[in-house]
Amino acid sequence: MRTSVALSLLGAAATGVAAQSQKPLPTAVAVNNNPVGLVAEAVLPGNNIKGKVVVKSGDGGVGTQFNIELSGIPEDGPFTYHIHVNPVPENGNCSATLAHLDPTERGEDPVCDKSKPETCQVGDLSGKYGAITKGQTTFSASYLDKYASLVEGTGAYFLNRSIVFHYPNKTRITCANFKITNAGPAPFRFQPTGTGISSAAPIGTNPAQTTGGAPSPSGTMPVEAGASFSTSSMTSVVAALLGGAMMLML
Ligand SMILES: [Cu+2]
Repeated sequence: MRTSVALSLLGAAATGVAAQSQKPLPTAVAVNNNPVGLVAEAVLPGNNIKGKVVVKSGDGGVGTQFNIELSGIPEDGPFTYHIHVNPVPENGNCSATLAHLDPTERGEDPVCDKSKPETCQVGDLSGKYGAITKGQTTFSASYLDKYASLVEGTGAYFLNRSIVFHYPNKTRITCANFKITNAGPAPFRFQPTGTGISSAAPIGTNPAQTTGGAPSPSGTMPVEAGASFSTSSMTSVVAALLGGAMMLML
């Protein structure tokens, strides 16, 4: 009797645990509006592991492409790595970067299931894509992550944060901040192409242009210059017309 009560209590407890672990994990939001052309990199200080993590907007702004190239990795791996919430301070102290980037607040437990990356901490890169295995002295990885964001002001934005590598006992071996190396095209920057100048100018045909009177510097011609350019050519057209009229009158 006492045994059966104890067993049923155990059963209830087990059911409770099972119910708790089955609670669905929050899912991260897939990012599809990353700024196209944006590139950033985190270069490791190189005291131990050397190399860098280059990130860029995925095709069409969908996801973030990570390209990682490392060397000089010590033998005592495996090493995990993550995006941490805070940047590395001037003194290089990796502990100051605090915890993993985790905008869904799913926490460390249960551990990341790489078959369901949307349920992992956004910053848990080695959880989602694999750690640096023991004995590996170089490491390269290339993957598209859908959840890390390059859109400033969003919870999963990480270019103001850091990447941190860990020893197997979780202490921090090295860390670095992300820096933007190419901001991509500015939203309203004039894009000179073969047809860009004539479409920007108010007049369809521009005589000065066809004579090559004022070569435009490649790639940097602002709209204002285009406008004044066509104004001066308008003046010359008017002067020519006036000249012609004068000739006729004489
Ligand atoms: Cu970490």
